[in-house]
Amino acid sequence: MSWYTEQWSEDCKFSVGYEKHLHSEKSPFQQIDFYEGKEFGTFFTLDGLMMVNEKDEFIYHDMIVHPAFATNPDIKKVLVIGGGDGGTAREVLRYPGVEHVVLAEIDEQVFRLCQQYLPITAAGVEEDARMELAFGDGLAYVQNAPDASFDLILVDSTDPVSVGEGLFTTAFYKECYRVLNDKGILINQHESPYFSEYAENMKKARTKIKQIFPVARVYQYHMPTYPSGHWLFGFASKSLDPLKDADADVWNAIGLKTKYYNTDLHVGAFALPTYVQEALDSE
Ligand code: AAT
Repeated sequence: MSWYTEQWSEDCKFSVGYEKHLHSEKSPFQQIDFYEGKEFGTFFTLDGLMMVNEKDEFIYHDMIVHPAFATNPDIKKVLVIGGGDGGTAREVLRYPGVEHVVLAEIDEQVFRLCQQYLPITAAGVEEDARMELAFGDGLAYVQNAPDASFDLILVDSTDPVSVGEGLFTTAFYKECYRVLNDKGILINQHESPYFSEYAENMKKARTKIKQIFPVARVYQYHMPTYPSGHWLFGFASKSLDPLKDADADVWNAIGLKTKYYNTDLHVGAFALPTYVQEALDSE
């Protein structure tokens, strides 16, 4: 067995054993590696950071998608930015009411390799007639999209370094606001409160989003393979509130079986530890 090791902070590392290094390449955007191990199954990394593995992907993909649909079950038009592994699109496509899903992923190679090595997230996505694959930069995509053309934007992005940086800017959040309709919701990968580098990213995202969206909340989930395991999504919207407007009975009547998300957890996820709430409020 060999070890994949990732730096979580200056003096903290995380390692996962693997049997096979399935693939390694430098795309025009980033270093891509796929591994196969016992504990987490097949996993892939971008620029030396864990993105998706077979064992805990359900947590991330449940939590990026379902809270928005419980708040507005009438979502029809969805834009996924990033998310090249397909897991977010997979969860969105489970809703029969969804009519159109655009995947704006900068690196087509991530998507193609996931089709080959990670069918758990990628299989069936391209074949769904409601899907539109729009490979390219997510910021450029929203800049060119018409006003009020989406019910939901899901920013399933890497951290704000390299290609992911543009997706954490005020310019980007303003464009998201413009392309969302009156009931529009923006969910974004909101980093982590624990290690200082990620906590700084969290605070910067918070400052920008709350200046633009009248409703700007943050919710948490437990992701064992992301630094510290404690991660956040942002919930921003033009009008809908994720607690006041979510209707548990309506969402449960849709009948989706989920392994992490449920409507009790929906409420609990928005209750943040004191140090996290204070860090967010300090912005
Ligand atoms: N579903 C969880 C997987 C990811 S991967 C995030 C994706 O965002 C990558 O495929 C990357 O190529 C894409 N991406 C990065 N920048 C851009 C951009 N500017 N436009 C479009 N796509 C982009 C998320 C993992 C989260 C990890 C947190 N530590």
